[in-house]
Amino acid sequence: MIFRTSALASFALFALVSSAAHAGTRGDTGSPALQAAAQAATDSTDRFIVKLRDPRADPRTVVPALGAALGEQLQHVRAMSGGAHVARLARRLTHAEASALARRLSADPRVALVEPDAMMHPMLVPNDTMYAQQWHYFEAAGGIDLPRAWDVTTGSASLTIAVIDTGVRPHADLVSRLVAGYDFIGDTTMSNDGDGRDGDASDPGDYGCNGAASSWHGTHVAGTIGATSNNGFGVTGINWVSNIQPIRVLGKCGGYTSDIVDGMRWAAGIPVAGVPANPTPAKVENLSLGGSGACSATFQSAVNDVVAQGTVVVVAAGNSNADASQTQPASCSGVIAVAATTRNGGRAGYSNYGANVTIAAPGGGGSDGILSTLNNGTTTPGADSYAWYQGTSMATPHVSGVVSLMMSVDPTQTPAQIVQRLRQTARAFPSGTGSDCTTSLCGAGIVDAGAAVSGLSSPPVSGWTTIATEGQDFTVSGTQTVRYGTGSSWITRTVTGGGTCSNAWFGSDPAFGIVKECQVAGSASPGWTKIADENQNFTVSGTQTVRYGSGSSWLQRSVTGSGACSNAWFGADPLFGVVKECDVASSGTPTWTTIATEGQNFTVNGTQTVRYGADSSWVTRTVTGGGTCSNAWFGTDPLFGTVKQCQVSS
Ligand SMILES: [Ca+2]
Ligand SMILES: [Ca+2]
Ligand SMILES: [Ca+2]
Repeated sequence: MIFRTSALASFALFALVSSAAHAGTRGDTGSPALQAAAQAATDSTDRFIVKLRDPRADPRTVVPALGAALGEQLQHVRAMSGGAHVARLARRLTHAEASALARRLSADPRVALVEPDAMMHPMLVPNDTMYAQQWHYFEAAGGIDLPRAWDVTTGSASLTIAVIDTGVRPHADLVSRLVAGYDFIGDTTMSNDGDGRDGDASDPGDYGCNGAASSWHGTHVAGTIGATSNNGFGVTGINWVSNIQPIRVLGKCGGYTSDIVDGMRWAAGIPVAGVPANPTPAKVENLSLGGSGACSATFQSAVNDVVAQGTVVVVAAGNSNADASQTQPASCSGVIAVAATTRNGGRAGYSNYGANVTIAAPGGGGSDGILSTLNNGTTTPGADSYAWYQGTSMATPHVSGVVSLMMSVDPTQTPAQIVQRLRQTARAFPSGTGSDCTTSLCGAGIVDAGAAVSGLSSPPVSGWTTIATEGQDFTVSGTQTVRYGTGSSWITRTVTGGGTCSNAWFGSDPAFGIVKECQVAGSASPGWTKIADENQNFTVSGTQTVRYGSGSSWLQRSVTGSGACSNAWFGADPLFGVVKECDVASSGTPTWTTIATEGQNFTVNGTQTVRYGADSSWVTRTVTGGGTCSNAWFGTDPLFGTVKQCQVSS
């Protein structure tokens, strides 16, 4: 009983909610003006693109003469593609000034065209109004280099990140990112929702522990991982696309290890007695929690099971300004334990440290916290709000978010490979901060999203599908790799929209005198291996994709452990009146590209596999030419009450 009480009290969330740190605000206090100023500063140019009327004229003399006629020093830099030249002015101009000078230069009869050589920027800087205050994402000293990562990926729709925490509020700047989770709190004196375990992981508030107000901790953590982003208001999250699954384990005064490890296993797709199967198992688990002690056998066993599923476990190092070896689960082997750094890149005064720490991330310190989604209720839920929190709890979701971006690019990475890559790409700790981190205190460095994601490549696609023969035009959905040739001689080109299957369009003849064809990469259906006849049970090792049906009509489901090859188990009849079978995907999990949303028509090149549904519930059909993204066309509703999509494998 004493152990139970002390364990309960110690497994707390790792956020500091001091009055200084909890500079909570409501509504929009963002600074669009600041963003605009920053944009204007980088939008200036000292270059122009100049095209002369007389192609025989010497630009090295004409370009300076054009400038001199207007009292400007203009130098020829180089010839460029398209017959134009790059010219440099002796001073920098704003975009408006440069446009005005270009118009004056264009009036010269020697000139065919003059335009500012305008600066382009990555377009994936989000428009959320409070983004400018989220220093922890982009500042050089203490940030995590996120904009560079966003140029590579903003997340994969087929990935899920579990937030094992206090549950979440359906905040307007978060709710669209959530998939169903579970409430694992069994003790009704702690649950604050009037009952034990249940399927609703929303946070009713963790108020009441020695008079404490509700923290809405899980909502803050989830918002850092993936607040609704680039939606024109509020904050930005690290991952803009993947699913966030709330797993509620912390209530009034904290949570029990037993509930936490059940939640960890369930999140990873491992069955938990008395709880329905997780329809969307997570590849990343965020645990912004911990308590006293070296790693218990209970925690280590759960970590081992979860990691064996291929799921990455990211945990807070703790806020005791002590060695993390005496904090769990940070001290468990196989986890990524995260220390906290401040806005200048130094060690946060509260952060735990030592050999158990894997890596560091911004957790805030002093007057600079981490800005994310919150609720303003002191006990039960109130209105949506935003607030700055500090702690290793806030550092941890930065790492989980980056891991989810890495997994989005290459989902075949193992947890061990993720850890190795995170450490190798981490940014060296700055010195002179007044409280410097070192690799013996704070892990390998500060997590660097840009470096972690930029070096990754998607797993190779196998298989080519013919989409045109020589002389024909072809179209592709979005951007795809197309090869032109025959036998073992091919030219490969990245194609957006479409092209022509010809020597002229591909710029060369890969096989002279032979009729060639065009093929698109990766459109081949994955290989399937039969594992059961209708009404038989089946087992799979770990989690695998299983399809149920016959011919060209299939239901697809992610299965952990075992299942039954039946209408009842798959929830629908993909082909009424026909004997069906179950197949397991034999060549890895295909990735899918959206080509239509519900109600739209779509076209495919030749014959391709199209799936229709959402989340983990899909109907698969072999389609020639095209079809309609609707229940009627696919013959069933794979997910009632949800807007569905049509996707092709790629
Ligand atoms: Ca409950
Ligand atoms: Ca509940
Ligand atoms: Ca937002």
